[in-house]
Amino acid sequence: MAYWNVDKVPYVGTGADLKSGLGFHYYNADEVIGGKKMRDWLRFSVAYWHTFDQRLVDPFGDGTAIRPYDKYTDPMDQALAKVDYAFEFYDKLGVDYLCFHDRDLAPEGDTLRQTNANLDKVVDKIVENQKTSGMKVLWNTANMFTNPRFVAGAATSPYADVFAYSAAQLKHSLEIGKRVGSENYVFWGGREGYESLWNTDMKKEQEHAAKLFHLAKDYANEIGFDAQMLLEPKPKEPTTHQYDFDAATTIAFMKEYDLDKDFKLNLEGNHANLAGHTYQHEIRVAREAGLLGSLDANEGDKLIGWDIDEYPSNLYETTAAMYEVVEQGSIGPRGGLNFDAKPRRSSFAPEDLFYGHIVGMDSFAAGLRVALKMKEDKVLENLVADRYSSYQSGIGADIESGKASLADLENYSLDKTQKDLRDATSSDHLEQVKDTINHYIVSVLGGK
Ligand SMILES: [Mn+2]
Repeated sequence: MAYWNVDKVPYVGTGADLKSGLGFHYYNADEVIGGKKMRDWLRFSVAYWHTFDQRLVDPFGDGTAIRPYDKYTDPMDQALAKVDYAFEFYDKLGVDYLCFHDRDLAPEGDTLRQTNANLDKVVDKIVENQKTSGMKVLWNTANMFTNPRFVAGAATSPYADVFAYSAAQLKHSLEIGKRVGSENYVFWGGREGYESLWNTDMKKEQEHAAKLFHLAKDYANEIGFDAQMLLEPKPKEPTTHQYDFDAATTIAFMKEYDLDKDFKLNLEGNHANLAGHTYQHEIRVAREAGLLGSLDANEGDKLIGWDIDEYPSNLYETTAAMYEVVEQGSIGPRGGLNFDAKPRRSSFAPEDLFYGHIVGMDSFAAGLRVALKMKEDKVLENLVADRYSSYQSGIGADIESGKASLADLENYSLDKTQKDLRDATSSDHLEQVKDTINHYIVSVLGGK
């Protein structure tokens, strides 16, 4: 049965008609590059919420989305039908992974017991479909930010009943993770921050957040759920101040509360921009701390100040992100690229969900191809090594080894002239570097 009026997306390559519509130009799943299949480098995942639930609302307008399962009016009927639509979507797109929040899958009941019963029916159907399709779950998570009970946070709520409810919801979500074989488990604390310090006990709230993370890891161990735990930083939205502002802040939090052994980071492009960073910066910070876990693939818009979860299409940014991934050898121990992205409100047709994923997958596949070639040619590796080469001998080697004291360095520097120091530096030729990167993008992707 065809649920989507779209054929299986083929790889058409770069030689195809420039105007050809549905096809991958750069993503060829089973092609081996850099020693691995592209599907294993990229481990693409479709996000259930944006793809199957999102109605394309914006802060000023109602949803515009037209979806083929809109004909199901009963919420549970629709939730169960969506699983069929979802699994055909994954097959036609050619992805290996899905991601979901608990609340993406099924409507809430009045009690957690009723909510869990609804959810379990849909999870049963997902598990059945996994058996026949081989689809894997990159990660699952608990939505503890949409319902009004989370108005002041979940783990960081000032209300103990809400903390207790969050813990109970999380317990069931971890059990679901085990059932579907999630490779990672993500925490994005949508309301885990504050609006005003005048009414906030910031230290207590952060201690409570850490407490819930420890309870989660302990329970995962208890039930034999072996997922990599991940925290996802974001600086603002919906709360004014989020405790997990960016990678560096979250790493400090993890170290403060002894979470850095068991948790890593899930980093998102648009979140990086909102924190005043590039995506590459966030990935670099995590990578160098040994804490890069997984990636949420999307991009923001430089002209709009909020999180718009746009499908990635900026080749310069995907090249930079994949350069960091290639440096590490993989996205993370079990990481992948999850499209936390949705069509624009004006792209409301069902097939736009395919076009969105195609441009996103092709953009990261293109970035991977460029990054691997740059790495193979050691373009930046040599540049960086040369730039720091003065630390390999003489006074530089003494600084590195710890042999040089402040007095030694004073003795070395006291009689250096302005010209001596000027001669000790050299031009970065940064514009030439950027021209080289552009040249790689154009020539690698153009096959020249
Ligand atoms: Mn995300």
